Amino acid sequence: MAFRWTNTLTRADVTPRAAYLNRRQLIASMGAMGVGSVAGPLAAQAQEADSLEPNTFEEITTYNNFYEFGTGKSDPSRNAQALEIEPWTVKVDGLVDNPGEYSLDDLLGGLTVEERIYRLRCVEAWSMVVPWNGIELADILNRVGVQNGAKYVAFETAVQPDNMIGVRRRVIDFPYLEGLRLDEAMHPLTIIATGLYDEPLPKQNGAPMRLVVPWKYGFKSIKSIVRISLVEEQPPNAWNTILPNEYGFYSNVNPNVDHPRWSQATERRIGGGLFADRIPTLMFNGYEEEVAALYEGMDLSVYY
Ligand SMILES: Nc1nc2c(c(=O)[nH]1)N[C@H]1C(S)=C(S)[C@@H](COP(=O)(O)O)O[C@H]1N2
Ligand SMILES: [Mo]
Repeated sequence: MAFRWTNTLTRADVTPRAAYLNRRQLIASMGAMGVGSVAGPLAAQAQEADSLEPNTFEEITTYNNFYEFGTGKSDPSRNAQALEIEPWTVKVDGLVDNPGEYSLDDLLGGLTVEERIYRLRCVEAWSMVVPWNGIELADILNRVGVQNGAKYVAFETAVQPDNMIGVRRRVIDFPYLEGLRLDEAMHPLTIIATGLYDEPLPKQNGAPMRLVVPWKYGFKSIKSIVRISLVEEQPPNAWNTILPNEYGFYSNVNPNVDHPRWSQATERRIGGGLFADRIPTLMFNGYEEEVAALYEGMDLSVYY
């Protein structure tokens, strides 16, 4: 269900919980029908990887990567509560018609927020399914006006040393940076998430707005964005800068290209329990049909 973005949402503005739960049950029963139509344990597993039964709110908000708040998976849920998100401004600069310091209202007000239930596949080989609420990044870029000559979009996360224990400890270089090619940024699957489970985005998940690019490893989905720049050259991205041989710019989910230190062929779905089978990782995280054309003619083991 779509609605218009406003900064003063109440639960009444978004999908009622009952309708939401009905849709979840529908998705679950469709998944069960699918399992019946395939044979053998591998097919059943593939079906499972393909399933879009969302993880629980609890799982999504207590198992996080957000190094500004520490490197442990449970650090952000505690430490990110110190993040200051009001007021929030986003600097938009570079090759745009309307550069400036935008309030959230100015940047997002009136744009369509949709629920998008996406797989999230971390490069560390765990995964979740998250029911995001978000706005297509293309709508935002069209609002600010992308100029000819812009080829990439660069993103930057807030740096609040007083509020960010990981920044004070310099666990990596901050600000956390990310980037997309312009056609990736304009793709309809690419969203700026402002909520999940019809709740405002929790701080540990990147409040008040974070990128979600579901066919790429999770580290591309940069959190708590304060700057969006339209640029001509491929921008730096945090993990490529730290370990260039392990993490590329593209970072498309690809079960056929292993990380130098581990296989990317399978993944552990969070919430499956300690002894649950690993599930096969899907090409482009299951979004191959939608995005493969973006990479036609590119050797994905070179552009990793
Ligand atoms: N600013 C910032 N963004 C970030 C990260 C981070 O450490 N800092 N971690 C990334 C990684 S590695 C992943 S897997 C996802 C995790 O998102 P989630 O915690 O909402 O599941 O956020 C990404 N975005
Ligand atoms: Mo990740």
